[in-house]
Amino acid sequence: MAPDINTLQTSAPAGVVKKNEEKPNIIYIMADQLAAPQLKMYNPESQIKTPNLDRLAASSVQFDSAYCPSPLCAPSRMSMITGLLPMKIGAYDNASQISSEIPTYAHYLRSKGYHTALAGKMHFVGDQLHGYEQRLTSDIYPGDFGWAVNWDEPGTRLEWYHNASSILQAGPCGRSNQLDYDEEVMYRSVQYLWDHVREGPEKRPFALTVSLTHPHDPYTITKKYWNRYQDVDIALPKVRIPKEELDSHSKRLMKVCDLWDQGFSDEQIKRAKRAYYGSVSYVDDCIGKLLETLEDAGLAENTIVIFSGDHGDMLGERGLWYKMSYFESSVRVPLLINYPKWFQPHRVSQNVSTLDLLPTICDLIGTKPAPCLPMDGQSMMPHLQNKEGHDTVFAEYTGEGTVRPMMMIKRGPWKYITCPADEPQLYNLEKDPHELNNLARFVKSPSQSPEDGTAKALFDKFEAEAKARWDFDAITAQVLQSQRSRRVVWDALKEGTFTSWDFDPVDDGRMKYIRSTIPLDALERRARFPPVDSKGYESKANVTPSFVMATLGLDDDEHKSVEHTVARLAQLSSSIQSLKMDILKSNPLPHPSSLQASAQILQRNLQSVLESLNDNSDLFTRMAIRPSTNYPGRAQENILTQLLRKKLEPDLEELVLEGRETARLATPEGIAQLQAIWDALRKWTQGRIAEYVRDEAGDVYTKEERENGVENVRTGLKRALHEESDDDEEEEEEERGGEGDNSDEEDGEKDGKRANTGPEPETLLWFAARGDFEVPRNVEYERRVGVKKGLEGVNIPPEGMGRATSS
Ligand SMILES: [Ca+2]
Repeated sequence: MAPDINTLQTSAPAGVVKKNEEKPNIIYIMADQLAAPQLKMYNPESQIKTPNLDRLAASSVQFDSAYCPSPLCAPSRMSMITGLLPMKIGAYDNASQISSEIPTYAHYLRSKGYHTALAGKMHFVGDQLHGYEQRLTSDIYPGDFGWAVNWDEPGTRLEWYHNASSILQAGPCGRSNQLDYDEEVMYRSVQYLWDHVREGPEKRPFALTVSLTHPHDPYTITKKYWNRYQDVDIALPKVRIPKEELDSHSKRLMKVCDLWDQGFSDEQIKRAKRAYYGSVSYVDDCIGKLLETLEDAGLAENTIVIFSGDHGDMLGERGLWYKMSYFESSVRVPLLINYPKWFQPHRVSQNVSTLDLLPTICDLIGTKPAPCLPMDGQSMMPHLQNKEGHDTVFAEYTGEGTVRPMMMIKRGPWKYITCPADEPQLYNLEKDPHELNNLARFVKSPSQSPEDGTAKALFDKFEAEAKARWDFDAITAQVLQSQRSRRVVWDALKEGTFTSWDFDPVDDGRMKYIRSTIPLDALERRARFPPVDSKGYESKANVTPSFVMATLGLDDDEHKSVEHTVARLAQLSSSIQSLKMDILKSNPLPHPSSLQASAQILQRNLQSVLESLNDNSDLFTRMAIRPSTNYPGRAQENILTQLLRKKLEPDLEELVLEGRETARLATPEGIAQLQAIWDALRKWTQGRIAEYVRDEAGDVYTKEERENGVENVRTGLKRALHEESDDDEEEEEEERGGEGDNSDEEDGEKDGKRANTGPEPETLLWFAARGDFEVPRNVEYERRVGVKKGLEGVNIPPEGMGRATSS
């Protein structure tokens, strides 16, 4: 059940963002077309079953009067992410592109160190990221100009508009387009949360948006949810008005949505509502799943949960369906902000808007929107802290169904709606929650009662305010120009080869699950959360920075030095990776001079890693030899592993094997430089580990650990080094191999020896640096032979000819 407003505390203590406090994660869950007045948490009479949402609401700050900035998908969302009203950013309709130069909440989060990820729908047109660092899925709606509105032909109904089929065809389904989508959104989101906790100590806090497309029409849902309402006599719409008596915008909406001549039966309406209810229960289960994952992954304590939507659904009220209207069921959205650590649960009755989210999020993470830039949103922090907050919202609409700009002001209980094409409307929602008594009728008839007199005075004020705020002619001209421009561009883009602007998320199956190049034990251990040791005990190896510090006895500065070195390694790793990708992906190849420049950057990054290590050599030595009482050697190993896990090598073999054609075009200098850089780094790593095992950590492993025979880098190394010192011949061979003389025959011979004596240190280090603990010897050998063969077929051109020839 939703919390009862009367039983809740009214004096929640203020939540404050303390300095040096660990930044909370943020998960923002959105539903599409979820009408707030239809939900149990807002309406005790609601028949919709939402146990998870009700539970969340009970521990949240619940906003009872939250509005969207525009009752249509894309304009609402664009305003929400930027904190700016639609007309200010050109968010006119569902095919409007907003400029990539406008900061969004994702930019502010990212600037403050958050990993910003989006799973699901945002309905961006053009730029598909707008500050999000990662999108986990594609969008469900087109990212192009295909859905533009045309005010030059207001009478033409466009094919992609909503129509009556959603209601006529309502009922259960096995699967639908929207289920395909939301199931993917949920899978990726849950996976993202698990990936986050397995990431290791240096991870950034996350700001994940999970944006579901349900309960948006078409009204259909699986039997599981359809049947949840088996015994419910679905209530018919509360407000039923003969269509001829509707206001002019509502009449137009009915025609635009092809509902005017329909006359649905009660049974049809009940079926549509039942499917909608089922879809809301589906969303509710998704919320439950996300909350459960946060709990299981140990994230619940430190994650702010925000829940809202983009607009509502009329769901048959007044004979209207879908949105595009300023009536409550269409324009009011649910809004919860949940972080009991800072904000005691309570309810907020003041008017707020989802465009207030940006400044609110800024406050939550200890920053402010840039003061020199425009901002329509106002922080809801006072509301969260149960202090006096703002109580006015504005909304703007220029999408389907209207023919001129249509605007709304909601202040206290008063809702004022104005549009040059329609009669104005004014409602007092406190006295008239169903919006039946349009007080703006004074425009046509003189006022009758003292109460009407008050309303008239208010109405005149709203009229003046609207006139001062909006230049309707200028806005109309802007909207028309945008629509016309987009038509010219879109008509042209549809000719010839179509290049999609839709987002295509990266998903490389070759890097997931069980692969021959990844030792199984290591993989299973890394994938399991929480991590366990070889006997299945939960390992404290899943370290947070403070755990590392405590275990190793590091002070703040020392910890910073470790972080600094790790960051340098990451930088080196990423510059190697990006050069590799340049070579693999570009056609023609980057110019040799550009390769050379990249190689110089690599060299500098390497230098910076080595410097950082040298500067802190005492610290790293201490880290390596300090035993932990329970598991001697374990903490040290973790640190080394963390350092070495970074994928450092440019993987030249892969480059040659998988990109032969491209590799052929690489300059010998480019390859040689990459090789030299990796060789230098590998040499250092090799030296460091050898030194560690031989001189510093020789006695730190317990007898038990040795007897368990853990096949990982440390025991493998110990064994290999031990054997090496007994075997001068192999040591010599090692040296020869290092000089680059490396024939097939020799490789084979070497491999034969390794089969008897265990992996050679160099190979172990190679894999250690890749993040692998064990060496699948056969695979490695096959790979080497394969690469050698691959290289033989590669005809590297002489200097100055590093460009593509036609083939
Ligand atoms: Ca929507």
